Amino acid sequence: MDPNLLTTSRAVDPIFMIIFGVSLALLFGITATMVVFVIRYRRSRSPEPTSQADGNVWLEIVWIVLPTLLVMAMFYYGWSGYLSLRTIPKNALPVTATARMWSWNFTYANGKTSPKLYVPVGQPVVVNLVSEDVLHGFFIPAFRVKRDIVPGMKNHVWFVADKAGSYDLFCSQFCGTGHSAMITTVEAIPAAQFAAWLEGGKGGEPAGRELLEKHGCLGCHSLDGTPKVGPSLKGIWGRRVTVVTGGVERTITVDGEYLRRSIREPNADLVKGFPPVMPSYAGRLTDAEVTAVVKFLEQLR
Ligand code: HEC
Ligand SMILES: [Cu+2]
Repeated sequence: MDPNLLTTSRAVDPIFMIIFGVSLALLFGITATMVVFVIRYRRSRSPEPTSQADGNVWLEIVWIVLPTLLVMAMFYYGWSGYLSLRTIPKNALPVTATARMWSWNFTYANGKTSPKLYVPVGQPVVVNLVSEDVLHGFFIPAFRVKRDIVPGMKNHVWFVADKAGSYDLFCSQFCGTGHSAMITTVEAIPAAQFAAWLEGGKGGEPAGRELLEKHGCLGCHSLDGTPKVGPSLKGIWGRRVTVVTGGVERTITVDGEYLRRSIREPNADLVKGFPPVMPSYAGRLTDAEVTAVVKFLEQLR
């Protein structure tokens, strides 16, 4: 392993370019030889074979040894790059990425949470991957890291941002209708700014909108009136809704009690025309949090 290896891009890019270069050379070499042979040895030029070869020991040695060396070299560089990607640097900052249908949430060692992955420039970050429901994939193209997030399985990736900036972070496994909404960013900011961010906004209970972000509600519900996987939450208070309760349709007017029930037992009253995919938040949101969410939804009129 290269002890000077600083970034995950440096573990991936050189070996990628080597394999790409070898493949290109072979593609052009083989195609050119084929074209030359097709023209030179075409039937109209020499209808009868003029010579016969029974074998050539040296030729066989060359075409066995050369490709073997080539693929062993690819394996060696690929393997050492892989080891670099799996070996977490000692000073790495731990963050837990929670994936669920259909949003991301990141939790730091001090309990701070965020829907975007904030990282300090120049310090390696180790991301522990957790899924709350189904198979997801953690993918940051800019840092060449991609790893499946399997429910119940421990897994990690590490990377270091060497320049400040905003980088896309995707879910790379199709995980249901809202899969394309599982997109967020890595925000790489200078170390001092990161330290301030990490300590900021703690203590106070997150209210309204932050709770919806933190618990992934906005992956399925919009606040602007457009339906996504679930109905939009804009103007929900006082809305007349047709729901299916135990197989029977009825029309209700949305109030606090209905909202609480929708969050704790989403399948008790199923909104007509929507699939029963909302997870239950009983036990995941405290009573105070449910109250804060309901209060927030009430003033979304
Ligand atoms: C996986 C997608 C998904 C997530 C995540 C999700 N919901 Fe839902 N939600 C739905 C769907 C689909 C419905 C409609 C079917 C039903 O009633 O269960 C719904 C219905 C609702 C309703 C009733 C809407 C109406 O028009 O009557 C409320 C309120 C609600 N969700 C709030 C929330 C809150 C708050 C959260 C986060 C704590 C959340 N949802 C997370 C998919 C989701
Ligand atoms: Cu996903």
